[in-house]
This record gives sequence, C-alpha cells and structure tokens, in this order.
Amino acid sequence: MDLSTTIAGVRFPSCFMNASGALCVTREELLALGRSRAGAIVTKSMTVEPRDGNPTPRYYAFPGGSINSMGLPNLGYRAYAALIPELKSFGKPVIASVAGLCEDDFPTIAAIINAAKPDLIEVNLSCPNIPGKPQIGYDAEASERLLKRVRKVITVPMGVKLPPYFDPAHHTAMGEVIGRCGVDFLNLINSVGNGLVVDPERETVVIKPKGGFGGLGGTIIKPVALANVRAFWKIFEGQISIIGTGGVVHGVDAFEHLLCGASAVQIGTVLVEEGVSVFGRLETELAAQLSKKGYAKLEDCRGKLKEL
Ligand code: HRO
Repeated sequence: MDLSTTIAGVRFPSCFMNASGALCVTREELLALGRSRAGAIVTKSMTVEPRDGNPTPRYYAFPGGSINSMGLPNLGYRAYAALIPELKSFGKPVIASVAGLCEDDFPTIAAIINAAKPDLIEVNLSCPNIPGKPQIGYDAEASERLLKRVRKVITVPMGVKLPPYFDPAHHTAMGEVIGRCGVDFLNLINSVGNGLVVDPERETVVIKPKGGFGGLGGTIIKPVALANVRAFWKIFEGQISIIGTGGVVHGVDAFEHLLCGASAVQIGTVLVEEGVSVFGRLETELAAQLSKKGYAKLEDCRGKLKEL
C-alpha cells in the first residue's frame, strides 16, 4: 500500500520517520536513517556550538516508555549545514531541527541552515532538559517573538515542535500565535517534560541530570500526543500539516494519530529501542490496519475521528 504523504507541500515516500533526538546526532546515524525505510531524515536539534550534553545516565527505557535528559548533545549547526547535501542524496526529505540556548541563537542558526537547503526546518520550542532554561513553547509571547524572527530568514517550509499542552486555553493561545507567524507545519508533541521515574528496588532516580527529572516518551504519552494533534487539527480546520509524535509503537498507534489529524508520524522511544528496522515493521502494520478498515490511502482516514 502507498504510505507516502505530503507535509507543507513536500512529498515524503513514507509517513514514518525518526523523531528528532532518536538516532540522529552523528553523521553515521543520519546516514543509517538515509539507508533505512524512514520517510525522511530528521536531524538532532542543533545549537550554535557542538555539545556533549548532560552527564550520563541520561536515557532510561521501561515497559511503558522512556525518560530522557540528553541536554541537546549535537555536532553544532555548522556540521549539520555541511552534511545536508550528502543527506539529501538519499532522495527523501531532510528536516533540520533548530534549537538554541538563547533567543538570538535561533535566527543565527536558521539563516545558515536555511542556506544549506534542507527540505524543511523544524524550530524546536520545547526542549525540557536544559537546567535553568524553561521551555519556550510555554511562553506565548517569547514564542511569537522568536517565530517572527526565524520566519524572516527561513525560505523553506517552517514547522514548530511544540511541547504538550494540557488545557484548551493554552491550545487556543498558541494557535493564535502560530496563526500570526507564518508557520507551515506543526510537530506535536515533544516529550512530556519533567517527569520522574523511580527505581523502587534501588530507591533511586534512573537518570542523573536534574535530580532525575526528564522528558517522558513512548506509550505512556500517547493520549497526550493524540489530544494535542486533535486540538490543533480542529483549531486550524485541517489547513496546517501536522506531524504526530508520541507513543507510536505499533501501526495501530500511527492509525490513531492519522484519525486525529496527523499527516505523518515520528518515532522516538521505539526507534531507540529497536533500531532502524522499526520503520519496515511499522509500514507493514499500518498497511494491514488501513486495509482491514477499508482505507485505500492515508488521506482517506486523516482527521476522520468520530465523536460520540
Ligand atoms: O536533548 C534533549 O535533552 C531533548 C531535546 Cl533537545 C528535546 O527537544 N526533547 C527531549 O526530550 N530531549
């Protein structure tokens, strides 16, 4: 079955791709995504200077999901800018994820990365793991200021990676910001920030940074991810492409994201756990689910969630 999709006018050969952060920091990891069945190559969120990230252990998987406090380990934007032509040779879209440690970093990085011509740029407003730096996406004014600055220097489709919101008032407020900033696509959601996983046997936290607090991913966050996809799908009446991220472990999870309004889905925790072979498995499972439900292609079910 054809599982290709379109985000902000760009065609993706498959609707499954890595979530930024999962196996996409180094050149080797990015090339492995290029050779895999992933429908795109998404880079790790980049900062101005290369970073080692937070002290280890900083990632921990458990039966329901994962917790991470990686702390933006990345090669620095110059290295990713240099890699983009090679990544583009795989014939699938390259999404550059732009972050920063302060507001001024974002336009600096965006301008140079844009010149390297990735197919799309994703602006990460939602890293929960830099000690002392709140998630920008929880500050509507700061988000608007930043998005207007990066929009001026980005000429490829521009998306925003948002943190999860837990109240319709926050969906509305960010929806208004997004509507004023020329955003072409949304990626919903980043990890559920500042969770705490406890090992009762050792009576300890499971990751070192920030006293054990970190971003949650995997199955446990799926309802939060679906709610955010659905809320923004409704706000924009299906007119802004949405990438659904959060809790996609099986094909059926992807189907649920599509029903809520996603056009593609990204894979974090289960990609780290299974490796790049996960993409083939998910394609097989989603194709089986679509056939079983009588859908011939993705668009036929997108946003079609029924209410009671
Ligand atoms: O590197 C990280 O700690 C990290 C980032 Cl940037 C992000 O956006 N989301 C996340 O869960 N971890």
